[in-house]
Amino acid sequence: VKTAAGPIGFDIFGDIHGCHDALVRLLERLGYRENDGAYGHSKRQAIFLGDLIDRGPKIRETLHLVRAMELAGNARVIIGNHEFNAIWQKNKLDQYLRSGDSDILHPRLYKLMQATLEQFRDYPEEWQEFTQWFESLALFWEGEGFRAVHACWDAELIQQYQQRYHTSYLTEEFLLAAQKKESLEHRVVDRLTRGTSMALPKGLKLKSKDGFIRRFFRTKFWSESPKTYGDVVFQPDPLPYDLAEHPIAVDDKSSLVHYDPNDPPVFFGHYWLKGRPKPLLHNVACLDYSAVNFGRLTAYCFDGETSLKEDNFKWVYVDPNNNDADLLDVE
Ligand SMILES: [Mn+2]
Repeated sequence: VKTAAGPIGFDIFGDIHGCHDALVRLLERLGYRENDGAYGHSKRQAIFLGDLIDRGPKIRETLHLVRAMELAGNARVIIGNHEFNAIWQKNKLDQYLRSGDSDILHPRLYKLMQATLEQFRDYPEEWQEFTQWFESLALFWEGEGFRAVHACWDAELIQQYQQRYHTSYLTEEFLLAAQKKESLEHRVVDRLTRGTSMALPKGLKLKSKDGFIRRFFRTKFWSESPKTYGDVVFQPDPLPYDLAEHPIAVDDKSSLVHYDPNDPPVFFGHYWLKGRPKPLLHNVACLDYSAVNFGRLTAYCFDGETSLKEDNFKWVYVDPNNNDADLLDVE
């Protein structure tokens, strides 16, 4: 039950990736209770930052839980790049789930979505319903005193988008337009759900810990007057020392996104951080602490502050042996 004025505070959750049992523990720790089949809080609303699916052990259960919260008005849900994959490939994924014919899917797509596909093998209709639900999610959210997006708040692109669409939710028209590369819509999807990156100097490549060869590295959208690659890099794999010292070219610098220190706090997931959750800047917080890699499923409890507080980060550990164990929840 909400007061007439709406919720008093917001609890913002990083990438779940099917870690349903950890999510239940975190919700309960934050005072959410199940009522008529949906978790909720009398004074607070949950905001999910996307990437609910793929990789983890209980993707169906996660989707049921989060969708029920949204339907009950207890949560807002922002789309992540993994849900977008599911939208773009929906026909092929539907065909695969109905036929089981693995030739239908590109091996890379299959590998990326393997956990989701296995868990939905016996539930193709349900999967179709969830895909339709993904098409109704928010691209970003600007709440009272805060902002939320899956990977990157690009104020300029968001402004252009809002002038055209007057909503922060996906629409049929938007999704159709986004299929065209070079469209504003395509750039919005790519930027907001994948963030910014920078090309390595010509001919250079890096091998990431997960075995992929990359010619780009992921960059921050909140760095102030950066000079070197090391000032802007933001990814699990660090740059080699000499590359970190490499100066940023003028052209590259102009492609970077900035986040104004006077702007409201912004929350996002996506980046697989490790260690003890804390603000990146007084108004910038990433809430993805690698839950599905047995890290911390993390939320921020926001009460309107303009400077984020380390104490407001709350998390549960994900136990590799037993998702339900509470033993690992002490620091
Ligand atoms: Mn992501």
